[in-house]
Amino acid sequence: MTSEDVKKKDKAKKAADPRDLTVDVATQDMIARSRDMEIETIFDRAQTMKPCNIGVQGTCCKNCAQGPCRLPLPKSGIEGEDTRKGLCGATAETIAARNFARMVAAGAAAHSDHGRGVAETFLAAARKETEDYKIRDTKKLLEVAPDFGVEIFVEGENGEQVDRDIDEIALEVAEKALAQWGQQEGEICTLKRAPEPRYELWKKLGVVPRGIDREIVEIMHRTHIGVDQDYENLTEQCTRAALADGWGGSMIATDLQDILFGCPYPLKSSANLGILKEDHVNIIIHGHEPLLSEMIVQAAELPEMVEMAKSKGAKGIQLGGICCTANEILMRHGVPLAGNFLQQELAIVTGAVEAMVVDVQCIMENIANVADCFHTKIITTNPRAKIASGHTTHIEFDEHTAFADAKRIVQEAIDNFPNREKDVMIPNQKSELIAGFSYEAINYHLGGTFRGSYTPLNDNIINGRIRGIGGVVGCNNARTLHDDGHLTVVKELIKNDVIVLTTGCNAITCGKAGLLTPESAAVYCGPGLAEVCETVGIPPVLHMGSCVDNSRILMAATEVVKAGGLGNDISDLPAAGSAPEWMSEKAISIGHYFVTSGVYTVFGVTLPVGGAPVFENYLYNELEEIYGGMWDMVADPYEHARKMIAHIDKKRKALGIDKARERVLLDMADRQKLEDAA
Ligand code: SF4
Ligand code: MSK
Repeated sequence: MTSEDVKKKDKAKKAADPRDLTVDVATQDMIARSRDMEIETIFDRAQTMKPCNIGVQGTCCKNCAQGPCRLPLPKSGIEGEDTRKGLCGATAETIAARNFARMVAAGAAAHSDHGRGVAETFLAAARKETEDYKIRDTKKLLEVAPDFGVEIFVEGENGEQVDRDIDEIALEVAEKALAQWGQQEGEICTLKRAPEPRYELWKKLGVVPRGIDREIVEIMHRTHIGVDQDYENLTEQCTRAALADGWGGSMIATDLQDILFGCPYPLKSSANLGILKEDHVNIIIHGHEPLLSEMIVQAAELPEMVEMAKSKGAKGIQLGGICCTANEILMRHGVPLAGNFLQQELAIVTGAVEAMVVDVQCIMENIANVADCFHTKIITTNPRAKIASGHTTHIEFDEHTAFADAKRIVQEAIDNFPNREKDVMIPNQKSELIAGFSYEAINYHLGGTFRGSYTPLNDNIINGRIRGIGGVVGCNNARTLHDDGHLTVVKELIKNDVIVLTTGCNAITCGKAGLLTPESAAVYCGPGLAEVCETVGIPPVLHMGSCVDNSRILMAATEVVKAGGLGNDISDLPAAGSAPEWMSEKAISIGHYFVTSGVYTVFGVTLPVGGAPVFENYLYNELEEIYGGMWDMVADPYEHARKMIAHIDKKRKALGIDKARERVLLDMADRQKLEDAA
């Protein structure tokens, strides 16, 4: 490093007080520690490297070797005709739309390849090729089978209807599910789960996806030089691929994971780096797929493993999750959340982590460098995701030998416990939470086992106690104050009686901030939502799972439509979507399937379309005419939430239920006055 580099770094370090980088105290403490130890993290790099001004506008094209062609907006804006062109003549609109489409393709590919992996494991389980995975949730299997066109009854000897063999059903579901990826024509069968008017609209528009892989590949073809040069036509293909993700690959992943590992129901746990234990072997599980982590949970509970840990001087084994693997094993086993995306390097900085086991997605390459400063082992497990650093260990995970692989990994961690070489410093912060609100669990909580229904939720929306529904999801982004966007948006929504459904890293932020408890309703919610939460015993923010589990939000919205009284389609609902701190391409795919499912969806931080005003206007305004939902970008989190609330109010008005809310709030205020006077 030159002396100039050193000076630049020092300046950046001074410029960025940890409190200016994150609102999470545990994260602040660990950033400070990393700096004391001269360990560079993403928080430092975000100070020294600024994003490219043309890239953030979405108007840099490198789709052929004549480029990159860079088309920034002129400082004075565009007066008259926009004459900006790449070498081939591609306009700023074409370039931004192609870049956007490639993000949708990458995001849909990531979710759907995850789904494919689950479907392959499911098939192995159904064929009984593995002892380690079993069909656990037969109720859910029987519920989803008809959607795949699989019969669950057969004709008996006397012509009567009898239950079909469960193994036969599982095998046929596995084969039909896996076929959705390679299918070349027809329709992805799970699209029909959407409310009928929505499905009919997609059909009319010709955007029902034919097969998951096909729609993704077609985006890559269309965005090659000299193919699709019409931003509307490109967006139409984005819709096919995004719907193939949300209502296809992601939804099938969620279904099959539930059948293999159990459908989540509410359970207690805790969140933040304070869940690590100094006197335990700490294993962090990080990434997205539950296939391996489910096995690690089982392996770590084996008495022989606990004994082995004790023989090395530890009191036991502590598991903790980061990113969406965390959400998966939290929802089904109550394994605590260690942190979200921007905390992955910092978990290692505690000095207490024996192993960080990673699979796919959102794993920062720099964890290998940080781990190098400690005894921590980085163990990669997926053939799709290796880290080139010589300091990582690769233990390949195979569904046929899954449990044995998991035991090997846990053993590696245990063996590493005596190698701790630096002082351990674990932040005190951790919060209690309740997670595991699958849409089935919401049904149960609202209506009870025998009369499970979304009707009580609809009634409370109609009578105005609940103003509407906010789906708040997505990542952290080092370009914005860590966790602040998430918390500002969510707190503003619940303060205004909007119930929040959450997944991904937003869910982890909410857990750390204590928003996933029923008790938080009395502190943070408006009077209407607080009353509902207290009566039903639910938190105002419902943790629905990982990134692929955004499909659960789609299904919850569908159930609300079906329960009646709030219109005929998702676009009629007083609801809005949000990703306040998004950063991944997966978020763009999620955003686009929310929008084209009829949801007004606001992104924070930035959206790389600002350099193409015509395409931007198409996404932010014109899509509403077509789908009843549209994109928006509002960087300021408070304004972001206010725009969601304004949209919810617009929908309440259209449904004719705006007055009901005024009456309810008046009643409550009057009641409060009476109570105060008593
Ligand atoms: Fe430039 Fe066109 Fe090549 Fe893109 S495809 S880099 S705009 S010449
Ligand atoms: S992990 S995609 S940072 S939510 Fe799903 Fe978090 Fe975003 Fe990764």
